Amino acid sequence: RAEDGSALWLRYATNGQSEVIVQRQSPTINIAASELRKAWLMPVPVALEIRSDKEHRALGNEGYTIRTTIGAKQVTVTSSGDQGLLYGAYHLLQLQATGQLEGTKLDRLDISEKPDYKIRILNHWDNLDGTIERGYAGHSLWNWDELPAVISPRYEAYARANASIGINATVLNNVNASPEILSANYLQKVKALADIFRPYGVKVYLSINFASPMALGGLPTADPLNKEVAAWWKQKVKEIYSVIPDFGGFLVKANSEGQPGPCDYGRTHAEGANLLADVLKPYQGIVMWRAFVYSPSDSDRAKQAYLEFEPLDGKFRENVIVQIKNGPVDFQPREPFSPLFGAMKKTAVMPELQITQEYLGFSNHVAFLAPMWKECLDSDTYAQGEGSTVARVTDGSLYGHSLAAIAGVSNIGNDVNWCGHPLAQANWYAFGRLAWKHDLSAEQIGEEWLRLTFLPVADARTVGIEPAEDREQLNWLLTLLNAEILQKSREAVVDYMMPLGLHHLFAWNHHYGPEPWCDIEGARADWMPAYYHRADPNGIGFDRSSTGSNATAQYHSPLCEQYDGLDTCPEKLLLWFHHVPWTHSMKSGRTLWDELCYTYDRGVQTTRQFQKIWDRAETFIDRQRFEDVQHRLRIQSRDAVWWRDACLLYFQQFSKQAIPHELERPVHN
Ligand code: GCW
Repeated sequence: RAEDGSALWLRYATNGQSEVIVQRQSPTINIAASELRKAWLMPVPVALEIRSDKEHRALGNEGYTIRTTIGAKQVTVTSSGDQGLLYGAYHLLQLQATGQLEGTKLDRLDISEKPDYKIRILNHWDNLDGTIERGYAGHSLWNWDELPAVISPRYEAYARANASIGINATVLNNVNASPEILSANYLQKVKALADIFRPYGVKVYLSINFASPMALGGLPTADPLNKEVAAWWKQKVKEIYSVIPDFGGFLVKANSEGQPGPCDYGRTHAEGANLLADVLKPYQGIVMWRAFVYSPSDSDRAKQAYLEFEPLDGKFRENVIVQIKNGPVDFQPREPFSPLFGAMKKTAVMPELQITQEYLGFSNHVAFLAPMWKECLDSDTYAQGEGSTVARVTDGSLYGHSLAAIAGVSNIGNDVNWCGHPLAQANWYAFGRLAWKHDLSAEQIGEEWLRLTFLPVADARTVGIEPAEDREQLNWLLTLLNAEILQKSREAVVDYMMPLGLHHLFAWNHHYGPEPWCDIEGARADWMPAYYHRADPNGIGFDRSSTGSNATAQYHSPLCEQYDGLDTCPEKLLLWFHHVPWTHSMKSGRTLWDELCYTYDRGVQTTRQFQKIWDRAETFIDRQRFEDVQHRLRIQSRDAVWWRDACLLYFQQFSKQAIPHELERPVHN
């Protein structure tokens, strides 16, 4: 039987008939019980128990314990809330599927879990016409034309997949939002989805267009201080909650890349956000206000979000959270963390990560992103001294904000395998896992995902794969795939696209291939690669140190001094912060030019290595997924050569130096 990847990491048996003991029923508990009944294969029953003792109250209604009880004759999942039981049930099934309950392990279960972030949310950049901005896995999952009358079975499958990894919220539509989404007609469609997602604990949010009062309400203005505008929003929010009583709130992209916003009326971002926060408050709704703002100005783009938002700290309502991209520019293969994390103390802030690979080879390149997200979350901002990591600034623990959230821009579309590249499913999985527990290692997440996806321990027959002859060999292979492909993949992309702190060398607009030479007459300077790489006969890189744009000053000490010094700046961020002479001596002893050549080439070599390693999987993985990945790795290798050659040949015009003899030479054609 063909294996199409649609089952994601949920390859459980479906023919079980296990005993599951429940005290009471609810839509959520029923799902937990039914999942276990079908897929639990161990010789002891599972009990799902609601208990509000001190321990479980502290874990919250999403937290849970899993323990072996009654003299090892039962496994009990306990939570103070229904949702915790569902999460506990999936956890148990994942332990089973990855072979972690074998032998005596089942007799000694003692697990206690609680999420690090309260809101773990996907952002879909899905347009109402079915296209997805920066989406590479087909069209939108939401069939707006057919909703609410026709309900695709994939809506529930989507909610289930999210629940299985702890994702509890979703923004259905693009941040470049059509006002239409708030029309009465669309709200009925949104309601249909919300009703399906609810028992899985996935709450619905919407992106809104700030000028909706004009576009939809016919008002002459959207000025946030105008009384009629406020009244319009109040009425609209009332209408939303009458249709979707547990609606989550709004995500807003305002005064950014041409979107309307409060600044159109001389008002601040805080005034805009507070208008919405006030009308959402009676319903416990929240506003996620994006800090992704920059305009063509003399000021370095990397500094602008900080300059605009830091002075507003303390001016936002309690139910506003400022959503900040991991880096200060735009989801580049590598950026330092945004200095806004750690700059706003009185305002809740949340990271926005990009799961979809806009700048990482779309769905053609393998790039496991847990290492990249960890790099950001583990970065120390030094906001309150050592240990003030981005994770702690945003999970509520450093400043005690009650709102704590993390967003991921989804890579999901209506492709049969959901994400385009079979290995890109790992990024959806990794986002959920890190949002739940940010100190999980990238290695562990990669390992879990590979096992759940390629090791159908539970019941191989139900997914049509013969159990591997030699389990040990399969385990060895998955360890190899994790260490040698997943864990190295993001760094390889950085190497062949933009090493040493280079950024935004992408082709105009679509952002797939290299175009460092791109220069479009009349276009915004800050959309041209030369704005970022600044290559000239002397050297390359953007001087953001105190001798340049002084973006380094936006970081707390000692980071600010570290980034500022040419010799103390980490080399992987060197050209982000400094304009460096071609002859500069690097830590390896090579000149900057040679180092650049070596690093680009290393990216190519590593990618070719991925192909060889993947080929070893042939006898263990079903043909369809094996060949799909094999094919894409070939594209990736070709693209890596393209990137290396294009960038080196282009920069060579400035460096005027030869490519070291040991390296493969670019071919001109
Ligand atoms: O990364 C850039 C993308 C835009 C996107 C924008 C944003 C949704 O190129 O397509 O628009 O960021 O995050 O708002």
